[in-house]
Amino acid sequence: MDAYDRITRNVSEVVTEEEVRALAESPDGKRAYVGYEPSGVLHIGHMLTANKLIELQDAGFEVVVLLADVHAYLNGKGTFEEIRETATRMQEQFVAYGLEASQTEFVLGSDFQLDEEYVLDLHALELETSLSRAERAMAEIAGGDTATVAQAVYPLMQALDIVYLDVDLAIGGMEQRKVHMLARDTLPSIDADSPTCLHTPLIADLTTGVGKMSTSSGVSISMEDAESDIEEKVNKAYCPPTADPDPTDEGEERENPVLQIFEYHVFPRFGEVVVERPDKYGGDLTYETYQALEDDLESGELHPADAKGALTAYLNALIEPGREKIRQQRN
Ligand code: NAL
Repeated sequence: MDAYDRITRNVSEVVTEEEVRALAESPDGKRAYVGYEPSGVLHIGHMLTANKLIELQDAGFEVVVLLADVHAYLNGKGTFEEIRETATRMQEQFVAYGLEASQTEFVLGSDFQLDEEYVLDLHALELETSLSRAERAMAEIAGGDTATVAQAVYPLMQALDIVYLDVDLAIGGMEQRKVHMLARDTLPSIDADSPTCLHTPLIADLTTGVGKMSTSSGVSISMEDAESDIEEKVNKAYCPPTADPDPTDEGEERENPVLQIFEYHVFPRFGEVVVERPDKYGGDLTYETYQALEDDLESGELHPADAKGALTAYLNALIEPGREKIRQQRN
């Protein structure tokens, strides 16, 4: 695999291919970043973009993690003091999960977002942006169904952060894509470059395979989960023997979340997967690629129950260091 293929592995969208190819050719000294609204506990959505950051570190990029405390505040996630405190805990969980501490710059949003120059640049972007565009950019990110003025300011700050953190490559889940498109369109108005972006896929709701997995609605997996919690959630997960399930009776698209988690979490971090089975059921199966596992599930060689057993074990191993960190933080 060449550098471009490695950098874009498992991403849903590359903006633009030409720009990412140029970065892949000379990654040294280039900065890639993700911003997160601080929450007390990492969950499987944070971990998906974190996987990409780890791969980018391996490829030679400098990695910046923005702990977006002001953004969380604007999005109604609590008092400023509460959010600040969770930001520190979240940083430690990222390192426990596998981000190389010595190669990662953690930045708190409020450390630069209240500077005079920043605020004036923000107002310049406000002049350039219609309320309806800001609202559309936030539709997949905002909690609650009434858009506030705070939520309209939010995407403009996210755009500006890309400039102030001197970022070459912005990473985010697909729910961030409209904010990034807004940034690409409006930043030139303040003489800044349009950012290059990579968007990671969204994992479907675990129990239905419809829509996206979310901590606020439905079942998610987090570092707070004990192995028994993971087992229970995975056992109830939707897992037909195909990566391309039929839509629901109401016509909603469905995905296979069990396969998605193998593809986007397990294979990128573990490289290969061993499914343990008693000899009377054919013995252990070893997969070196995600595709081989998907093919076996589809052909019936791999039973969904065995796939779920293996997924539970690997997910548990994945979150164990972070879970230990949370235990220490609470003591
Ligand atoms: C991501 C978030 C907040 C601010 C950012 C600034 C620059 C780049 C990325 C950023 C959080 C993100 C979320 N919008 O939904 O968690």
